[in-house]
Amino acid sequence: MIHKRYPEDLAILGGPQLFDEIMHVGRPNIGDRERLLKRINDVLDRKWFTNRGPLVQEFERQLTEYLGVKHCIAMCNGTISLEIAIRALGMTGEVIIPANTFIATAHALQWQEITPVFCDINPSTNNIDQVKIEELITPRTSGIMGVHLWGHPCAVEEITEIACKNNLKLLFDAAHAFACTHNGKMIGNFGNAEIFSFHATKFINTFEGGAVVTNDDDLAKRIRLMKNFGFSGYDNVIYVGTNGKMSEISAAMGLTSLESLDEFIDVNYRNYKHYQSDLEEVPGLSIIRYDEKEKRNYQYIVVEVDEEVTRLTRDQIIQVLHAENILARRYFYPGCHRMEPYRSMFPHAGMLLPNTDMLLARVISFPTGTSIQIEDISKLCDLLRNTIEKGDEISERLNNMSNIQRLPEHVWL
Ligand code: T4K
Repeated sequence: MIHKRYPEDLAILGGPQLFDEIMHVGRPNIGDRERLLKRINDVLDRKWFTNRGPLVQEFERQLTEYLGVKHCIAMCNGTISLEIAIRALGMTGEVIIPANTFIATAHALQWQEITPVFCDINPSTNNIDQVKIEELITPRTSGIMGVHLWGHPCAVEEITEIACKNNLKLLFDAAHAFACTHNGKMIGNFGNAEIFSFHATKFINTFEGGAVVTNDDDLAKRIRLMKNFGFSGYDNVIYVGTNGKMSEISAAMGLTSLESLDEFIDVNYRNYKHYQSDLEEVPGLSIIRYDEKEKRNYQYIVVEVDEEVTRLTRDQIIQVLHAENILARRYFYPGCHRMEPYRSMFPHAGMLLPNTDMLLARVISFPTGTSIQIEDISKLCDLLRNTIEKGDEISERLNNMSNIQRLPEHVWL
């Protein structure tokens, strides 16, 4: 193993790169390639490519069974799943959401001219702070959308109670939380509906894809119609609909992915435990822990940086990693409230979101999944340990470099 003992050994300061190839966050899991190709061949032979073909139906059936939910409507991606669920629920006006989420959560509302109202997070869970939701409710509020960030469930019961008390619709963005439980019950069974993403970077993927799941029969019926242009049988349209359909090729990948679900979780768990034990010896870095009493997919390895201890900023650490070919990410910096159009709409949002801003300035997401080997994790953690040991010196040298490739800066308001 290459030990980067001295600052000069770092690639950013002229040393050789630790990895020859880029280590990505979100490298897709593939599963059994032969079975996937067989399924794709069958699709070609059947000449039934989309419009609720047999593989999509089978994928939906398997998801309902696995999740113990009444209805699953497979979609072309997670964002359209959100948009259709929002519309089918009749959300209007304002909807309360957290700001430390992928931009799709906010955009799915704004796309339909519904204003996302950002609520701060609870720093002990990093999810929407249920205690702060009620003070954001106005006569225009029609719903709440919680996000099970990085696969950690929201305070489901408390939020459900607030939604019921105030007659609000409740949707959960469960894009990260497929195969996770809350109090032993599968995510997918909460609120009026929940949505999943099966994007290539998710641990179960359909290339692009998503799904809405619900136990509400009427809602499921509306969603099915809406994702198919509003067609209720041949030549009869009864709603404004769109095209949210999942293709057969995507379902082929989804079914193949599901067959390897346990293996993917095992690999993610192994990686998580390895990061956890290796990072224990690195001062100033702490991994965000999963509740191991519940089912988790362990898909996001998120580490908080205490800059007082590391003596390097979070962004300097990322610069060091990028130079070594480790494409760690700042998910979900700078937060939806600091991106357009929300930044212009709510120029003072930051004042209401101190916990959100604090978290977003501290976190780094690390690569995991089936493409990552244990030795890669050891090398990465060894690099972090040696870098942080000389934090002061490295920080000073980086600050003095004029030709350094800086991370895209965010204009803080
Ligand atoms: N709600 C939440 C909370 C979400 O996190 C998301 C999506 C959604 C809703 C919407 O669901 P979708 O409409 O996307 O189904 C990525 C994903 O594109 C996005 O799906 C995901 N969340 C988000 C957390 O991450 P980016 O902008 O970081 O993607 P990108 O292209 O930079 O990919 C990440 C890394 O993965 C790269 O380093 C390269 C690697 N990669 C990516 C792809 C696509 C591969 O190795 N192979 C690939 O095929 O958003």
